[in-house]
Amino acid sequence: MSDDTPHDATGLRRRGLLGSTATAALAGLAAGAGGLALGHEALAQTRPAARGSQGADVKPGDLDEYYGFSSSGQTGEVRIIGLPSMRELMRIPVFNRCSATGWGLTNESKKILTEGLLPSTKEFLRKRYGGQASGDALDYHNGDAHHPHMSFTDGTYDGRYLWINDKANCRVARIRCDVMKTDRIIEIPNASDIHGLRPQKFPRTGYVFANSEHVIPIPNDGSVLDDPKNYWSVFTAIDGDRMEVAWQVLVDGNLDNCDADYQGKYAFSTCYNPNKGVTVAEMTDHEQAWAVIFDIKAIEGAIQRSDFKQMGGVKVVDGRRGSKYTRYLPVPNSPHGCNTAPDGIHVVFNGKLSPTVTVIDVRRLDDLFADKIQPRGIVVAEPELGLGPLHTAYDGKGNAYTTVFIDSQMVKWNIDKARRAFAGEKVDPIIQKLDVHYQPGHNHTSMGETREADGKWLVSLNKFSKDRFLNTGVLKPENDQLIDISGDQMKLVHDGPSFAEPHDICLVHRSKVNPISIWKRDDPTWDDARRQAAKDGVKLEEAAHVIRDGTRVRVYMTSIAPAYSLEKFEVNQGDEVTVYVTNMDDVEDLTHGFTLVRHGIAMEIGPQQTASVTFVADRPGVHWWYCQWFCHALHMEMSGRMLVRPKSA
Ligand code: CUK
Ligand code: CUA
Repeated sequence: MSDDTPHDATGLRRRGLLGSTATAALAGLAAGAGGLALGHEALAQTRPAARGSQGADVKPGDLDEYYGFSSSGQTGEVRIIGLPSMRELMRIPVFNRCSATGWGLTNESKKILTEGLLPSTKEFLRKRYGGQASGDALDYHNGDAHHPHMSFTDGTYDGRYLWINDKANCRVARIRCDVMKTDRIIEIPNASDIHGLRPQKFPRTGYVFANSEHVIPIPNDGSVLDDPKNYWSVFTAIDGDRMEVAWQVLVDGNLDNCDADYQGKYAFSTCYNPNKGVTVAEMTDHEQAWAVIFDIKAIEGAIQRSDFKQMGGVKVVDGRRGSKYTRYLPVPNSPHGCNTAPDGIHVVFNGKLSPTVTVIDVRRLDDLFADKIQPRGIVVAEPELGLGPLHTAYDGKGNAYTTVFIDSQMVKWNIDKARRAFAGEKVDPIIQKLDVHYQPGHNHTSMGETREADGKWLVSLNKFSKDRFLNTGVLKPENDQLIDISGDQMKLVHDGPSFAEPHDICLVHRSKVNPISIWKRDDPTWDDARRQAAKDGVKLEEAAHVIRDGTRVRVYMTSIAPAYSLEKFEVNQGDEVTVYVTNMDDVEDLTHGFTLVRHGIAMEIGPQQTASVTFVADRPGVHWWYCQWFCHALHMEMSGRMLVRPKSA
């Protein structure tokens, strides 16, 4: 090692590092981060993946054509899948806790997880975790994420946001698609559980519509107990830009799934349990339930004219049967999925306990609300498809694809033929039934919930995989199957196991999404950290500071591979310590971490990101922290020490 080797910002001799300390292979890996970025760009230009062909085979280094944003059910996160390869590309923590990224541990994520909770929930959680230090999160620790959907402009995806519901704890989250991170979570008042969720498609999102499923007393204050006739559900319109409830509509029965039209006038929800049963027997003891249609403009008018009640802190319009703001369309039995077709004309309500789906024509809705026709007058088809129709997707060529749960099949049918059959013509709307494996729930076509449905791929999210994979013990994966729908007949081309329990996926062409690879330093995510640093006279980007403020200690450091700007810091036992790490590496894919041993602390710090974590230093001794994200040949050496001085007796 020669002494004229230039020093980099970390104070390490780069040539020494590359020349002797590390092996050649590791050095290549460490130095390669920048070069890799270029390599990807070049690859994207020269090898356009499966574009234009219907091969599902994506060669090593080739890129997929579609993003699949997959819910994860009770895992509580969102997963990014590449299509057609079906490779899982990334996970976005949302309602869950994440050991890798520190979601639920960092101050930035805790703020997002807690600030949108209802005051009553905050109070409840404070008591539940009572007396804990201010650094501990007071939030729900689980979620049940069902319906991820992207923001729209003019009827197609615009790449701004994804929204997803949490059925378990009544929340709706928003994910920023520029960084693919959750940026806001709100809890919905007056709801029992938030299930169906869809963004407004036109003119833009706009509203995000969310359904409360189980009926409950409103207000749910304990004054109404076993009197289900006084139980209701609410349809919620969230302002997707501000992430606040704009208004709610009080509804009869359990709301299930929902969708919006392509005109910006109406929204739709399937609605089961019309008799407000509270047991399975009661809930299914009926021949007919409803699809509820919401007149958006009329409801907005009601809000303006103050025709609402303030309940749970939000404006609630009465949309129960007989209301001028809603219509209740009788449909057979217990409908489930609710899917607007890309033609902008048809909406399909999937029968679930009825073998039929009910198709309406939205051009008749003005007449319906003007009471010129009866509710059933908007129905233009009701084909019988098989046992257990749950969800329907579209190819943009006039065909629909419906999952039938009990039959374990995907049914391809033609909307026009179904209309003609309904009108009395002797024509079979069913084109093909394809076995899927097994028990499909949601399905989704490429760009299929937009007016740009392209009819290339269909994904069937099957609830059971049974014998399709190596036996994984008592808990089996689900099976996400890829089906080629570019030809006349559906062709099954791929089985993809997935962990509990994705319900829904939205398939977005890659041209709609353009995430950045390096955080911008002025990102609002760490505004609080920036403000605190300014008060402490510290610049996050140049930080190597320990600020003592009574028993609060703020530790500021940067990370540049392979070192932190602080090698150690000292605190007293019982101090409340906040560590801020700013990753000053400006290189794509160069993420660092901060894991503090025996403290239950780990966080991701992406390139140019600031992340912080607060904890009580209650364990005297020397505690190493280390970088848990492989970043450099000297990644293992990237570490430091916290010294905790024992409380003097
Ligand atoms: S629901 Cu799960 S299969 Cu929550 Cu969209 Cu239909
Ligand atoms: Cu920094 Cu590993």
